[in-house]
Amino acid sequence: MSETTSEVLLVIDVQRDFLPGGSLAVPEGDAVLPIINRLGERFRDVILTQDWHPAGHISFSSTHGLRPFEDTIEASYGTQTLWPDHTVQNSAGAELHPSLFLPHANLIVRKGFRKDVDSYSAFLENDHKTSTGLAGYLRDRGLTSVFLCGVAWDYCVGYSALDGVALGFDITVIEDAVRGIAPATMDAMSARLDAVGVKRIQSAELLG
Ligand code: VGL
Ligand code: ZN
Repeated sequence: MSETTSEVLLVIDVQRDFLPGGSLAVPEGDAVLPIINRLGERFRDVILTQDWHPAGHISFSSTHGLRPFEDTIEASYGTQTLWPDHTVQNSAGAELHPSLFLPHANLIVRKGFRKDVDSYSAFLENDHKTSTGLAGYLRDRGLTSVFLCGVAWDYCVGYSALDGVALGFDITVIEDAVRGIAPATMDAMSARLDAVGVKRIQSAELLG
């Protein structure tokens, strides 16, 4: 990477459950693994997130006896999409994917660990108020330029980018190092990110 030390690679939710074979597998999610491993070598600072839900989490369709992907509920903080059970705390599916190799990663941010609130974003829970602490960590360490990769583009990557911009960080999404859940939500998220000035690059621009 460049001589500046203000850059950080933020790797979103590269966990067993979100990659093929997992309970909420993102199509082609495993394609990001070799790219992210190479990117990691180019960043001094690497931070990971880990979706980390208690059993019976508000975002699980099974908690409500409803259908995953189809049904929603009205939570105190707004409409919540419902998902298959995923990334349950301490389960195998919640583990970082074993093919992810980022030995020098500084920090793992766990999110969505409260039963009644989901957290797509690495910065703020879905109530859009409760901080995960990541913004404070980045500011304390002078890390202002955040390069995003991982899954899912239309949820946790996208909402992290939106909140990151709103919190004053310089945000770039590494497009070939992300994958999303569904085309419609991916298109919608792309438009929202363009509207707030999130930058997009290909990994080759960093890897040379
Ligand atoms: C995610 C849905 C539910 C994600 C997490 O990582 O994008 N999506 N929980
Ligand atoms: Zn989740």
